[in-house]
Amino acid sequence: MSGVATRIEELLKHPEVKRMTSNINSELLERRAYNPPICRVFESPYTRLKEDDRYRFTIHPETIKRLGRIIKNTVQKIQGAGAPEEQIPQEYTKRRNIGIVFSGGPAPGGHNVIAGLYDAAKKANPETKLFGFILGPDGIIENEVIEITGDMVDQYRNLGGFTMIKTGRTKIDTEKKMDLSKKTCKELGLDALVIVGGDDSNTNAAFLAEEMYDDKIQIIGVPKTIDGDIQVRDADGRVLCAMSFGFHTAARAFAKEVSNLCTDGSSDVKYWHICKVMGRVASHLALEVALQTHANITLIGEDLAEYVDKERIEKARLEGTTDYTAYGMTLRHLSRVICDCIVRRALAGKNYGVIVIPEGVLEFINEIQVFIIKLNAIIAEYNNTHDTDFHSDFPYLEDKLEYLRRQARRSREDPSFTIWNTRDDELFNDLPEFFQEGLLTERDSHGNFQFSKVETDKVLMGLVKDYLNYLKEEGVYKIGISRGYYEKTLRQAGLDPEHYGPVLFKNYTDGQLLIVRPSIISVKTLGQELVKAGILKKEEEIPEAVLKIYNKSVPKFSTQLHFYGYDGRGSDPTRFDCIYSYNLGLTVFSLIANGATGQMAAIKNLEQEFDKWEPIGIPIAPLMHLEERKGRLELVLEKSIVDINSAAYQVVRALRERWLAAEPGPDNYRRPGPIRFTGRSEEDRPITLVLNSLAREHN
Ligand code: FBP
Repeated sequence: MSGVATRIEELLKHPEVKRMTSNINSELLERRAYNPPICRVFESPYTRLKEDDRYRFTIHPETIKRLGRIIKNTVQKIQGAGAPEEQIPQEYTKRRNIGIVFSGGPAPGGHNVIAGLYDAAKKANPETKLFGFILGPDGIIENEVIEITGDMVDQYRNLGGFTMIKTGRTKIDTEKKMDLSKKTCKELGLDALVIVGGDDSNTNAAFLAEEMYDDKIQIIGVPKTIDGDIQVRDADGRVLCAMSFGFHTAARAFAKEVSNLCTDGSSDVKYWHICKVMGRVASHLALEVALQTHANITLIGEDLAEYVDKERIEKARLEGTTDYTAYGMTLRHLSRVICDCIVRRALAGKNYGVIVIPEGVLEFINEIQVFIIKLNAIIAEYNNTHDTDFHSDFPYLEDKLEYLRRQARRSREDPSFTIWNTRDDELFNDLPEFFQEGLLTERDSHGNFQFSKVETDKVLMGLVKDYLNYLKEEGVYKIGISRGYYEKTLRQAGLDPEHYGPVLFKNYTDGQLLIVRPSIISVKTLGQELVKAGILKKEEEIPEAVLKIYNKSVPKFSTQLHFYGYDGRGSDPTRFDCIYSYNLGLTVFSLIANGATGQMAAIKNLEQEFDKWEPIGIPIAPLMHLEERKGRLELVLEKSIVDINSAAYQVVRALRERWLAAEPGPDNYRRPGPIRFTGRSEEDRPITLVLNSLAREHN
């Protein structure tokens, strides 16, 4: 034993073993050493802001009331300034204290925002200090902060995650939290605070900017989220920010995994791989994954919401009524649409495939959305009227269901209480337990429903399995058998294929892929058909070769469920995200150094070649609208969902049938490969962006 230990000790000292077991590998070194290219304006000695008055916004009156100090902000173009010998304005180079915080889920590129900001700030004045708030907005509220040094920045350049200062989801949404945040900023003597976050966090940035306006503490937001749902257009539809950073990397990371499953699935031809991909509400990630992989089926939530059941509308019209349930897709109907695709592939001999389901798909299923809204209101009402919290008071599902039952009783006694009636309660009780738990799951600190906690794929696949079983019994779900294989198998057994073919198959005369007759749904019915045709005597056994063919035609629906979310979110950024986020960091500093507040740093023309990228500041306040949160209307930044008229969506729609490949022959999968970071084959921007911009050019 001690001999073995000594040998291991010796082995651990070996330089090659040390090198191979070190945390520092060549990929890491290469990433850290990479210098992202910078937009031309940042090569100048300093930058200036120039108001770009071409853009208009439709402003909600509530915003004017609540964000009066920053509502007049306009789009600012960042311009290079200064000749090499020119004196840079003092205001630009003054010593500053800048704070930065990550808010919400991690997104690849966050460290480069810090790096860009750090490099620009130190270049303007080496005495400037950058502070990182730990664990998200809680770090601001509780004054948990570290000074970010050059060594720390170098350690994380071009690396994924928010590891350096971590993140959190707390919202600064009460007077007390606002006061504490202000206190922290003043104690640290901050000139500016940078909030790197999604829609809710940039909403926070606007309110902080308003609150700290008179204290001259500038607040700048940065559009971050893998969901890709921060996209800014003006009232005329002109794109100011096409995509948040982190989206490209997450989409590419998911696409690589999904593509691997396309390869695996089409090799062992026995599984349907069900891939749920993140995106709390919008289906942007699923859309990009579809374009990257050409998976057989990709659901796009926004498309389902638009569904109209024409047959039901017509039926109602003839009856002189209106069927409101005909608008929007139901879960049951969706499961049938999926089954139809599965059956068609099986008939083409392909009882396998890959389905991509966006995490937030339920948001677009009318009946489920109604439950989510009702339950949000019930939970919010409970929390607003009690000192305690709904989830602590009712920790178990049974307690929660009992509370809902009480609400249904309340609706019977008090007609003015309409939020939860007996019908709602009955429908809810029909759902499987795990789904009920999912719908009752705790809302996040912003009052959002947490789709990642619901097993959407399991719910949907449960319905798909049930319906496929029905279709199997109806003789509709079958696997097509190649004619050549059938003939060979029977001949090898000394049987005449021509003799059995017309009895076994419904398309024997002209089918390339033979489909067993719908009436044959078991060995028993197979025997009966053969007897009826006079090929078999009642007491005779079915020939083994015929049985073999029949068994091959019987589909098993075997699924493997996968969830892609946290893994892609933690991935090291693509080259696109490295460059984009680093330039966002540089943009942030330009906005700060030129006195901006209540602005969001952005890069225009992301969809074009790098030399066309334009750093800008977007005013956050005009982007706000009213939305229901925690049971009341709140002013928040509007989320962008997939536009079903966009070129990217329309391309996916047009190629849907080709990617389903419900015909004999090869599938049409695309191999996006892994995120390579360097190298010629590294893709330079999201496909969605390119398609949408090409279409704009075309118009
Ligand atoms: P952000 O909007 O904060 O960037 O987070 C997006 C996201 O990754 C969603 O795709 C996902 O639904 C959610 O976060 C998961 O949240 P959590 O990390 O709290 O499980």
